[in-house]
Amino acid sequence: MSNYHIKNLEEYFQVYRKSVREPENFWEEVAEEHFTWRKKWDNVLSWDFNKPEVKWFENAKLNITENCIDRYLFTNADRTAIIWEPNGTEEEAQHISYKELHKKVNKFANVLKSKGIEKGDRVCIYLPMIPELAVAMLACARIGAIHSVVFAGFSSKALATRTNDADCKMLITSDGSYRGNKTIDLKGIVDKALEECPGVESVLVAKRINSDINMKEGRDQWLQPLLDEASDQCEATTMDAEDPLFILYTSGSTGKPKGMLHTTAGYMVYSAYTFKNVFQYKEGDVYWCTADIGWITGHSYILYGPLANGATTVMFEGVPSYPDAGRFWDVVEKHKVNQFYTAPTAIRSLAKRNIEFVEKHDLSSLKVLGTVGEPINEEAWHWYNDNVGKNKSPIVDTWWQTETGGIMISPLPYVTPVKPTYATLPFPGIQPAIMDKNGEELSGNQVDGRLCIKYPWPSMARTVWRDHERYKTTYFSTFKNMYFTGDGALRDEVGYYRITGRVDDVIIVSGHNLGTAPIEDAIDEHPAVAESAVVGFPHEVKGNALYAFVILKEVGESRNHDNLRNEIHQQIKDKVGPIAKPEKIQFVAGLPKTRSGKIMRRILRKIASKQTENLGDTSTLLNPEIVDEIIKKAL
Ligand code: 6R9
Repeated sequence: MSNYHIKNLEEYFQVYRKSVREPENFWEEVAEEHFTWRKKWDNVLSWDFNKPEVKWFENAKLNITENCIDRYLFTNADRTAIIWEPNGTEEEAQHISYKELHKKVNKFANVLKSKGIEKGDRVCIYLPMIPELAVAMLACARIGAIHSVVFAGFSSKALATRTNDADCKMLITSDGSYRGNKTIDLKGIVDKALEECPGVESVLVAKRINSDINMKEGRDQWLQPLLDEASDQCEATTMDAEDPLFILYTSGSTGKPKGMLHTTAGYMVYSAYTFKNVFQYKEGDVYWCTADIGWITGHSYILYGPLANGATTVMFEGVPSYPDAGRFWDVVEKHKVNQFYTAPTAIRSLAKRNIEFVEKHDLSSLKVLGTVGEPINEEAWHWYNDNVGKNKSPIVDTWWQTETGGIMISPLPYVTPVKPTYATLPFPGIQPAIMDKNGEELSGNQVDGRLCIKYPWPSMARTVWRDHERYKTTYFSTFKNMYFTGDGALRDEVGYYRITGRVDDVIIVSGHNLGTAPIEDAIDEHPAVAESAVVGFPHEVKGNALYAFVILKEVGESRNHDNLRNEIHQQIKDKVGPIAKPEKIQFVAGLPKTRSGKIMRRILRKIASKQTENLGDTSTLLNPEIVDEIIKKAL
């Protein structure tokens, strides 16, 4: 039996059992079966969660771009690797074959070399969702440079902090970017950031919007003329399995972002293996993940995972609402997308719009739907299932993190029976544990607590860039000998997992441990409610009480707020229990969100407890203006 592609539930259980009983044999077989190595490993795994130190496939030699590109040149050179769908519908999509991608990456890699970039150097990439972004990342990987992609919606301040933290020698950007009907002056943001980044020696600029920009002599150069002149042959550098592949920043509970470091072989094996199984990708399928490559979801499941499987992956430059709220479904129809992967926040915003935006498109190509990024509430799950999947495409609710590199808990479509809002079962090789507050593992089913992972997996981040101590304290110090995820989870009567939200969201009300997700679910099911967020605040009697921030759909806005509050209370009482009744319900126009769509509860908690003088860094919010508005009307 092949370990690489799991086709039914019985096989899943067999493979899973093997992955726990003989993890090293299991991963060795996966790695041997499906990848190209210049030299095989001497040792599959060595680990110590106390140091912490984890090494996979020690002393193996490889280059990830040979696995993502070169090996397909013999068999499938003309197959489309990337379909690029531009922001505007008037511009044509591009189809980049494996052969063309090979040339583009080699040329770009030669340009990097000509600018003095060497193995181990850090290159910051601050680009919109244009093909150059994918090519730049692969070009770094080809020569062993470490890419640090910064989402091109971040401010100059956020860009400068990340560029300096990783000590980047070079920055790759574009003149500007398109986002719906707006253009953004990216190069202006870069210029401002670089005033604070003395270490950056050169800047390469891709042309996207043909704007008039400032080019600094001796530092800035247009990319295209350099590419035109470069050779399209570039030997891939031999990398060690544990050589760094990239740094990607994730925000922590404190202001300073953490540069999570991922290494080469383990990341490649795990992102490819999970892609194949979570999306049940078959040769010839067209796969689309709507994330931005600036997030881990884009790294693992737009770029590396799909390409390492020889897949066709869609890269979308635009936004779901432009030119109208049917754009996602228009793209699905146009490119006959088979697997579609998006975030609950996008689903909720589209569910608020007229259903005709969905219904007028032919979505019959879809076979698998996915979600990622936050707990999906029941109402959004059903909307997605009924209207997009037409009750025939399984939804994979995939739980994972920047730190985990790949999907950890998820159904496999057509294999694992799904259950709304449940991430269901761990992926082979993943050993979850649910811990109580005293640090004891809870055995058996029908338990809830803090989610940990008790055994290493190949794509785990190896450290926080230049701050190993922070890596240790954040992930390996709360529970002995465990990786602590920071999330709460429950395991139901059949062993399915549901993620209940960040543990800092767990609120203890009168001694009851309440996760925010089920309460928000109950609120969201009220027909007038579009979205909600529940946080705790100190209460004299109960210890903590609940404060709900609720966005109404247009239809609900004109309704009497007191009546609505009563109805919402009733709904919570019925669905969760009277203990979960919020002390306060504030109707708001929006919720503070990160650029990847996660609600910034830290801010809501401060508002709820009336500590608004010191809100911390709000510059990475998508909608900072909403904060003042909420404060003004706080109860
Ligand atoms: C991939 C990604 C990680 C945090 C994670 C959790 C939340 C992600 C989820 C989910 C419930 C899911 N999260 N997927 N919660 N159900 N399917 O999002 O990485 O940006 O690092 O965020 O997102 O709280 O700990 P990242």
